[in-house]
Amino acid sequence: MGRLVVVSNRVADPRKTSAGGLAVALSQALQKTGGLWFGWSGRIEEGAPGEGELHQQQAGPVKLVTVDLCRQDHDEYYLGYSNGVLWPVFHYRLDLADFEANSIGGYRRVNQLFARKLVPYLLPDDVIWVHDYHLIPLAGELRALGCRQHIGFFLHIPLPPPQILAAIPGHDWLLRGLFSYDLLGFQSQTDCDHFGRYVEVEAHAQQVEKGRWRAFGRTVQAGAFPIGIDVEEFESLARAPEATDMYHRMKNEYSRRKLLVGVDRLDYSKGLPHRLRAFRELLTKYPETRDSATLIQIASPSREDVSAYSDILHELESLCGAINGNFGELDWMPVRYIHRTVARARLPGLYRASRVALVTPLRDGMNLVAKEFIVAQDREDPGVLVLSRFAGAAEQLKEALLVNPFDMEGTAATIQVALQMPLEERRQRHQELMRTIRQYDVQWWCDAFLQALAKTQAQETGTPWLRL
Ligand code: ADQ
Repeated sequence: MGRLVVVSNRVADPRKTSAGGLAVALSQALQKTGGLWFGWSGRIEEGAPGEGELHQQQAGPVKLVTVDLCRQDHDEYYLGYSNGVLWPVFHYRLDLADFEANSIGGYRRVNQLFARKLVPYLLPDDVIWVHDYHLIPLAGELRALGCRQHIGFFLHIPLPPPQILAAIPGHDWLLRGLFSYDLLGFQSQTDCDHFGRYVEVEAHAQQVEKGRWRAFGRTVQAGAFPIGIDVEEFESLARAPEATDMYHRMKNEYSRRKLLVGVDRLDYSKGLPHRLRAFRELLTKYPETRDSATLIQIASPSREDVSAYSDILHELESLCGAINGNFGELDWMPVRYIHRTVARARLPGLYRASRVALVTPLRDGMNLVAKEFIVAQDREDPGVLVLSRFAGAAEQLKEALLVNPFDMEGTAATIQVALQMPLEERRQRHQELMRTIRQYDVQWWCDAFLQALAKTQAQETGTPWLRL
C-alpha cells in the first residue's frame, strides 16, 4: 500500500495519551506508511473566507498538517452546515435542522480550501482516507484539482433513509459528491442499505455487483465497517491507578446501592431526557428500586454554540431536579448528574463499579461507550448493558438487552430485568459480547477498510462533480 493520508475535521496528536482509540488506531496505520494527517487546526483567526494559514509538525513518522479558519468559514462550515444541518438530519431530526442559515456555501468553501491546501502534499500513489460528515464533498474537490489517488470515505454517524436525505436542499449535490470516492464505509448494514436505496431512487444508480454502485460515469464500492475500540488499551486503562482508585471509591460510596451509569456528550441524539424519564418510570413502577438504584449520568458539554443544544441542557436539568425532589431521601439521591468532562482515565473504574450501563441514544452511528463499558467489567461479576436498538452497536452487540428508547415503560421494565439478572446469565452475555468486541476491534476496522480501499479498481477519469 502507498502512503496513508488521513483527512478529518480535527487532527489528534497520536503521541498524546488523551488521543483516544480512533487516533491510536489511525496513527498506527499512519506510522506504518510514514503518513500524513490533515485537518482544521481548531483555531479561528482573522482572515478572508476560503483562506487560512497552514501549520506543520512532525509527530514521529507522522506529519500533522492543519489549517486555520476565519470566523465566517468556521460558523458556516462547522456550526452552520455540518452541525446545524447534516448532524440533525443524519440523526433523523429534520425538525432541528436549520435550512435557512444558507451555510452550504461556507461548507463548500472550506472543503475547497482543504483540497487546495492538501494537494501540494500529495504523492501519486498515496491512499487518502477522509472522515465524516464535515468533508463529504472533499473527494469531488480533490478530483477537480486532478487527483487520481484511491480515496475512501468513512461516515461515523448514521445515514438515514432516502426520504429523510431527500429533504435536504441540495441533497443531490451532496450525495453526488460521494461518487468521487472509490470506497464508502458505513457503521452498519442498515446505513449501507439506506445508501443503496437512495442512489437507486434518486440517482438511478445501478448495482453492478454486490455493494458496487454505478452512476454519473463512476463506480463506488460501499460497505459496512463497524468501528471498534482498542481493547488492549482500554483494558490497561482499567488496570491503571486512576481507574482502580475510582472503582474503590465508587464501591465504598455506593456499597448499599445498585449503580447505573450513563456517559455521553450532551447531545440530543443521545436520548438523555428519554433515559431519565425511563429511570423515573423504574422508580415509580418498581418500588424496590427506591433507596437503592442510583443513576450517575455524565453529560459532557458539547457544541454549546449550536442553539438546539441549550434546549436539551435545560430540559435535562429540570428533569434531574424533579426526580431528585420527588423521590430523593435525606441519604439517597436517585440521580447524580454531572455536566462536566470526566477524565477518560477514570471512566473504566466508574464502569466497573456499575451494575448497569444505560446506552440509549435515539440514534447513533455506533456508540463506543457501549463497547468500553463491556471491556471494563470484571468478568467474574460483570454488569449488564442496556442498549438502544437504534445505536449502530446494536447490530453487533446482540447479547446486550436491547430497548426502544422512545418506549419509556418498556425501557424501565428492561432496566429492572438488568438489575435482577442472575450472575450466570450476566457472565454468559458478557463473555459473548467480549468475543465480538475483541474480534472486531479498532485495528480490524482500520485494516478491513484499508484493504477494501486498496482492492477498488482504478477508475476512469470522468468526474461526477456538479457545480453548486
Ligand atoms: P460520539 O458521538 O462522540 O462519536 P461515542 O461513540 O459514544 O460518540 O464516543 C466516542 C468517544 O468519546 C468514546 O471513546 C467515549 O468514551 C468518549 N466519550 C463520550 N462521552 C464522554 C464523556 N462524557 N466523557 C468522556 N469521554 C466521553 C461519533 C458517533 C458515534 C461513533 C463515534 C466513532 O456519533 O456513533 O461511535 O463517532 O465512530
